[in-house]
Amino acid sequence: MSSEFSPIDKAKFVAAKRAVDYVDDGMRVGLGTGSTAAWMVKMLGELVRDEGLKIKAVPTSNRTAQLARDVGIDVFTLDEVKWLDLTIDGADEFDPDLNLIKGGGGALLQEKIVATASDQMVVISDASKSVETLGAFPLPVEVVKFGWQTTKALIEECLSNVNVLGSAVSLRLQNDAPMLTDEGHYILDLHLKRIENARELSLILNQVPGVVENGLFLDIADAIVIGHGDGRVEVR
Ligand code: ABF
Repeated sequence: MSSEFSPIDKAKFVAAKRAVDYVDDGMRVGLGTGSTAAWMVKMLGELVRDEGLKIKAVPTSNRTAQLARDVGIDVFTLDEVKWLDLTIDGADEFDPDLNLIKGGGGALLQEKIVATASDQMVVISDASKSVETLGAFPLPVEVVKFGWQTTKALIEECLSNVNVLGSAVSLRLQNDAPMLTDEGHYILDLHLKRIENARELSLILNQVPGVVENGLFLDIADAIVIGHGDGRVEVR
């Protein structure tokens, strides 16, 4: 890794590098989305090319699928593989119980399906994502396009009944237009600042008509590899 890499880049790199050790020959592996996961995909590509590593990989987004193909990894659909031995993916926030906020990259739906369909989920992250209580990062919620403004209003109404500090809800834009996920849905970002009861919130959100999934990953992660800017790595 060249010296001009920022401490954050170095932290992501060393976390990804350590996580690759979890991958054994013959595994069915879920490949996460985001810049930290991208390092992991590139490193797996090198092992496939240089050491003949054999894996069946299921990507969690179109962009991860393209990157995997570019580095020589055989890509499969989850329906072809059915179940996974391991998923390695990033996060936007993680708390001491390994509960996560994910979806900053807009891939939370496939990420949550793939992570849940895995015997083991290993999170890779730089240490800056560590929080005591989830919520500072806006919580992504994937919604269908049909009637999205009604869905947004119903979510806002729900927020008045749960223990959160903030209540603003915004439609995620990309190039001044609503961002579309790989499934053709919209993302609403909930600026909650602090989420006291994530389980309650997740259940309430997913009951709202039009909500497809939310970015709270609760009781899904089995381990986390945390990278630090000085090159240190810790595994929890
Ligand atoms: C992905 O990892 C997303 O859920 C999340 O937004 C992202 C974190 O991004 P990065 O690794 O670039 O910090 O799984």
